[in-house]
Amino acid sequence: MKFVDYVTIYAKAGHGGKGCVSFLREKFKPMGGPDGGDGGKGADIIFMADAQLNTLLDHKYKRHYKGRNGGNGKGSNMHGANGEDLIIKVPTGTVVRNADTDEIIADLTSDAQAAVVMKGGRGGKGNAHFKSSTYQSPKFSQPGEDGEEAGLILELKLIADIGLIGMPNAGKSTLIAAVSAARPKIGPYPFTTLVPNLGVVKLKNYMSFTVADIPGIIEGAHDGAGLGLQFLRHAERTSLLLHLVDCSEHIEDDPVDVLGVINRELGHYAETLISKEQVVVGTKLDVAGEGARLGKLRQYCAEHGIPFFAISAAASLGLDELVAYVSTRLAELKKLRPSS
Ligand SMILES: Nc1nc2c(ncn2[C@@H]2O[C@H](COP(=O)(O)OP(=O)(O)OP(=O)(O)O)[C@@H](O)[C@H]2O)c(=O)[nH]1
Ligand SMILES: [Mg+2]
Repeated sequence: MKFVDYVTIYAKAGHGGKGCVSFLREKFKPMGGPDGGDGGKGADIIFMADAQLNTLLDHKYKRHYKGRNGGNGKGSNMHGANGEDLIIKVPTGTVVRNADTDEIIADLTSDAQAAVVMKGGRGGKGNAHFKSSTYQSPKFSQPGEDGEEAGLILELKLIADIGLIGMPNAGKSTLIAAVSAARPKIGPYPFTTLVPNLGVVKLKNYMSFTVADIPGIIEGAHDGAGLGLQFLRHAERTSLLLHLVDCSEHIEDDPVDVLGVINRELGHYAETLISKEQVVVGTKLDVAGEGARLGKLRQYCAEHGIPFFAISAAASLGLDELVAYVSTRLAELKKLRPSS
């Protein structure tokens, strides 16, 4: 299924129904009072999170949503029907913003959470409301009010505790595949991963946490190099970033420079991302061994107080230590959840 995490749509809630002007007419009561009923309320447009969904694809092609109008009021004090609310399902983690003002209207972070995003117009009052002791036969009623309408930006920001970041080929997908049931594509070339993958890490104590494998980032990504920085939106909600650096000796780039390149790109994306807690993970320990690159990275992290782990996801080295550290940290942050 195609992964879409950003769409713009247009939504218009229903218009309120008109209030009615009517007078009671009965055989023996020629001067019956006003009995015009109220108009019904226009439909609200409601967004609801659905954990079964994982893409905004449906909304890429259907861009206009309109709520039903309220029915007009009728004689004999009959209220017009309310427009039935329009419920639009979106993946859990969807943020709804006003496209003009950028204001966040709803942030749907848990399954079945719902929010009224555009309010339907109120129905107008019928003439029966306007009768008073001095004014027995009001010949007017209120029109219904307009429903709210706006251009909306829907943005899916995956809900994960841990984000895996790093250069292409660093071993992010191999790591998520080693610690969770996720089965992303793995390949010896850059940009194997083109959309983020989510995995759940189940711990022995029946607790769990979620990991997002985020497509690789390269220098200049903020200017559009590689896949750009668009997928970093899926790191925004994480509590901890694992920053993977390939420690194989055949790689020429200095591993500390690599760390800097990625961190600068994070900074270009958002201040909040660069200030997130990081753990540096030297990968491919099975082929790298305790070589010069790994040693340099380890020393840099020690000097800067950054937690550092060396792993091989392929040969299952250092994974238990890494998962233990991450789960302890998440427990401290009260982010672990019971496994389902
Ligand atoms: N020897 C060895 N190779 C590894 C290890 N981890 C990953 N690789 C290899 O490195 C290559 C890249 O691995 P991926 O997991 O696809 O890397 P990625 O970071 O997800 O890359 P992108 O999706 O392109 O960003 C693949 O050929 C993997 O088999 C490891 O621990 N040891
Ligand atoms: Mg990958």
